[in-house]
This record gives sequence, C-alpha cells and structure tokens, in this order.
Amino acid sequence: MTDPDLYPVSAAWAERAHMDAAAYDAARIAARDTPDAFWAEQAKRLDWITAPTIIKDVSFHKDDFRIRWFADGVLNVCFNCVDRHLPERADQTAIVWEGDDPAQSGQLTYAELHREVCRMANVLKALGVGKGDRVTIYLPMIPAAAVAMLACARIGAVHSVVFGGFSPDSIAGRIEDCGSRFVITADEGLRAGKRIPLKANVDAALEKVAGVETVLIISHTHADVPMIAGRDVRYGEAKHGVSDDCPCEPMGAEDPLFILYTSGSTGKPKGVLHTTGGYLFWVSYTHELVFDYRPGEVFWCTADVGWVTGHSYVVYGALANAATTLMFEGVPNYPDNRRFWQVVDKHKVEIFYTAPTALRALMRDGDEPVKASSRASLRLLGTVGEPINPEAWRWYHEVVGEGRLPIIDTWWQTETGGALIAPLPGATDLKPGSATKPLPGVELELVDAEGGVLDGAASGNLCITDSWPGQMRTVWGDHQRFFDTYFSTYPGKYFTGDGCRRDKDGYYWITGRVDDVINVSGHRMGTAEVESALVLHDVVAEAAVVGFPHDIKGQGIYAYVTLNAGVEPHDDLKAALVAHVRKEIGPIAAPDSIQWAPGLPKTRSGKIMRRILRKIAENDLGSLGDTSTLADPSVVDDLVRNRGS
Ligand code: 6R9
Repeated sequence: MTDPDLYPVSAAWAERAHMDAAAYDAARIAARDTPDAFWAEQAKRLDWITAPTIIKDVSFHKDDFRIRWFADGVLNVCFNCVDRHLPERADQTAIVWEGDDPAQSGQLTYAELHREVCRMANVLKALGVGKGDRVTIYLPMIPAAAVAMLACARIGAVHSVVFGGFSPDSIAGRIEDCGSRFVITADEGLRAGKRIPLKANVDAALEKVAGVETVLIISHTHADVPMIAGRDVRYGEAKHGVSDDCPCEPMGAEDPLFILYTSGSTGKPKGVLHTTGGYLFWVSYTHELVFDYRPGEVFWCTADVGWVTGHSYVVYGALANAATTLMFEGVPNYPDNRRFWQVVDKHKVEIFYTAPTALRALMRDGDEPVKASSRASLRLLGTVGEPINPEAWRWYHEVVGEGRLPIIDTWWQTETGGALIAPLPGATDLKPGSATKPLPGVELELVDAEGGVLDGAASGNLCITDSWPGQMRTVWGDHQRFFDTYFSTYPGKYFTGDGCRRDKDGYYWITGRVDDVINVSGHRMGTAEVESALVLHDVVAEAAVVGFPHDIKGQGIYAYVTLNAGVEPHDDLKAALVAHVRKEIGPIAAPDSIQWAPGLPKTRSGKIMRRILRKIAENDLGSLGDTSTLADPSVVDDLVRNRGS
C-alpha cells in the first residue's frame, strides 16, 4: 500500500538533480567516514587565494573546545560572490529589486554590482573603516543592503545587520555590544505604503550609545532628514568621484565575516559570529543542493536581510552560486494579497522560498488570489523559519504549486549558518510537515531530558554530535556564553533548543522550541527580552511571558503582568503596555495578549513556573501538572479564574 502522506521524488527530478538518492547516501557516508577528504574536495566550489590544507579541526568537549574549518585557507567572500562571475556573467542580472510600491523595480547586473560594491567599499575605507572594524547596517530591503554587506566583506570589515523593524533601543544595544563606530542607514524605508523612519531611529539610538563616529545615509525615499555635522555623511555625495576599483582583502577562513544578533532563552540577544570560509562554503553548498540551483535561475527568498535567512540565501549563498536573486521590499498583502504571485510572474521567479506564517495568512484568503496568477515559471517551493503544519504544506503544494512542485522544508538556525535538515528535490521523498533528513555532514541525535540517547522512532531534544562548516564560531565578546549556551546541557553535543520527533523511516519532525524562546511568525523572541521591556514601564512590578499557539503567527506572545501596588488595571493600560514593548524592542515583540496577574506561580526558591503559565495561556487547563512545589499554589487558581482578563 502506498502511503498517502508520501510524495515520492519524480523520475524527472531524480534525473536532473545535482544529487539523487544514491549520491545522497554516498555523500552522507563520505562526510561521516572521511570528512577531511570529502570537505576538501567540496570546498573547491569556492575560489581560494590559498587552498586550505587543514580541513576539519573540531572538538565539542570542554577541555579542547574548538571549531575551525579550512583554517589555513585564504579567500575573500565578496570576490566569490561577485568578481569571479564577471568573466562569464558580467551582463547577467545579479539582483532584481521589487519595491514596496509595485510601480517600482530595478535590477543590477554582476558588472553593475561589482562597480557599486567597489564604490561603497572605497567610501567606507575613506571614512576610516578597516579590516576587523564592525559596521552596523540598518537598511530596508534595497540592493544597497546587499551592496553594503558585500562592501564590508570586500575590505574585511565585520557587518552587523540590524533588522529595519527594530527600535532605537534595540539598535543602540547592538551597536554597543559589538562596539561599532560606523552605521549605514537610509533616510526611510517603505512597508505596505508606510514610511519607516530609519535615519530618525538611528539618531534616537545614538542618543543612547556613544562611540559612533560616522553615519552613512543612503537616499531611498528622498525624505528630508536632519543631518548632524561632523557625523552624518550622505552616500550620494560621498561616492562622487570615488574609484570603482577596490581590491579584495585576503581573509583567513576563520576571520569574522559578520555578527548577527539573535534571541536566546536568557539575557540580551547574542551576537552570533560567523566566519569567512566555513560559512560561505556552507551557504553555497546548501543553496545548490537544497534548491537544486543552477547559475542564472531567478531565486526569490522573501526573508529580510536583517535575519539570517536573508544573509544566507538572499545574499551570500545565492550570489556565491551566480544567482539572479530577488530582493523584495514589501509585504505579501500590499497592495493586496495577490502580491507574491504577481511578483513571481513579473520577474519569472523559478525558486520561491518563504515562511509558513506568510502561507497561513494567505491561505486564509482562499485560492482565488493565487489562481489569478500564472506561476508557470516556478519549479521549486521552499519554506523556513518554523514548523509548517501539514495543512499549509498541502495548500502550498496543491494551490501554489498545482501539485507539480516539490516543497522543500528547510530546518536551520542563525547559529547553523545554513540549512541542516531538508529534503533534496532529486533524492528525498516528501512528507507534509517534516523537514525530512539531515544533509551530508549533519549528525543528529535525539536525547531525553537526562541526555540519554534515543534510538529509532522517538521524540526528544534535538542535538548535533559533530560540527559542519557553517556552524557559528562564538558569541561576540563572550566565548564562555557560547560554550555554556550550546555545549553544556548535553556535554560533547551541540544542543539546538528544539524538540523533535523521528519517525520509523528516519524522518525528522521539528516540534518547536523547548527553551524560553518564542517563534513569532518565524522570528525568534526571548521571553526574557519581552519581560525586561515590560518591567521597564513605571506601572509594572513583574512580568512573565510565554508563547501560545496562534493560527497565523505559529506562536503568539502571552504576557502575565503584575502591576505595582495602587495601580488600577484597565484596558487602556494594556494598550499602553503593548505600545511600550513595540517602542522598546519593535513591533514583532508586541504581546498578543496581556493578563493581569496579582501573583505569579513561583517555586519556593523564587523561580517562575513557566510550564504552568504556558498551559494557562494555551487554555490547556486539564493538565496543569503538579503545583504542590509552588510557594503559593492559590496563585494558579486565580490565574485560571481570570484567564484572558
Ligand atoms: C533559519 C531560522 C531558528 C529556529 C529553530 C526552530 C525554528 C526554523 C524551521 C524551524 C521547524 C523549520 N525553525 N526553520 N522549525 N521547521 N523548517 O529561522 O533561524 O531565526 O535563528 O530561528 O526556528 O525552532 O530553532 P532563526
């Protein structure tokens, strides 16, 4: 009997793909058994100034903890993403830009991209940016964002891209943490027809943090923004007369490429550090395998460059593979909910990669907006960011893909650099809702709470027992935190923070975070961050934040708030607290629900029992579990009674 939930690889895909099932099995074995030989061979996909002879140099153990790949290799990321394509592809489109306003679009060929990057690199140099300096980039989804990243890579500067939806406080925190003296921003961004005051946000951020010497401003909406003499530089003026030739800085494979801040279960967001050789290799390798990519195909990853998905697949992986990569400034439902598919038709997109939350939101509006488009150019559909529910998977497959396109569900993290679990279109039969199997070189293990290894079909915590080239190398400025966060829970293993089930066929089904991280529309939020923002407000004595299932966002944010004595709870105050969190962190952190909590369930040692708060938020009141260890069990009755109020 055939399994109705199995979508087998078609003969045509097995035939044309870079990797079929036999090649996949062979690569898995070679990567495991002879890693140095296997990865040395694979690494030839990059152009090295000096080819590496030391390939894999790794230990996850405390005493000799180190993660190094291709350590003695020398290369430049920008050269690999731009210059090396010039002999054959100077006139091929490198970046297609689609504006928020459907009347606005544009493109850059590889020759033009090269010129733009060299100019920006020379401007940065003239402003005093050198190798190893950190540059904060706060830009909308415009080609200049990719140009700025590549310009940094070209001269060996380390970029830290901050998502354009983040608040001045969030920008300030990130600038301070990595000590960047340079910021690149734009006058404004556009989102669903609304102006985002990027330059004004940077100005506000720089009132809170010292040390920034220069702000370079790219003109996008041509808004009149105030300039601060001696600090602010208009890019349009600075690039006048600048040479469009700029040599690529030779970089060690382990030299930093970028820092990207991401939320964890405790404390402030961490500066995830990725390095030059291993990262570029991994995003290029996975972009080719997972999407079965061929140079010149039109590739559209809808992620913002402010997230890791934008770094790895809008910019680095795609351009390293000579792609035509599409950058979209807008949102799926502006001017209306046909937008994605209109853009697909307009630019003849061949590979489309988006997040389940966007699909769920579009699915709610029915099939008509999709069917109004042709989508004939598409040949593969991908998803990333959160578990995709089988219903959304089927809708994507049947309505968007008309049953003819593989759905490639890619599991990975900011920390992993690129995809680790994903089907290969020519090798892996699909199951709706499963990211399927690990890529070559990715050794997974499921463990129970005590670290016991689970075999066969099982559910547990997802660990990775060996390194892969795209792995993050450290938390910027806090190597101990890197070790403690990822390698101390289950000694000798990298712990992902995700729960996962493995079925009888060895397919992996990610069930979501098992730590205090909430995945809101594919964006990571630490509960601790939202709590710290809430308690900054004058009226708040204490706050506890948990996730709860949300139809569109995957998870929503549910906040329990204890007010200061004498403060009267009322609905206006809830609205004020939501606005406060938006201002402190950004709109993505805004709580969906606030419940007044005269008391929070705590253990006698004062730890908040989030498990109970999660159950109440989920309205799963039948299984609150053991509350006897609480300092005051009656608190729970009160929260249950007043749920949602
Ligand atoms: C790339 C990215 C990482 C967390 C990760 C997991 C969730 C990502 C997923 C997925 C199920 C997928 N996640 N992809 N869960 N299926 N295909 O999203 O990085 O922002 O760091 O988030 O996202 O929980 O641990 P990041």
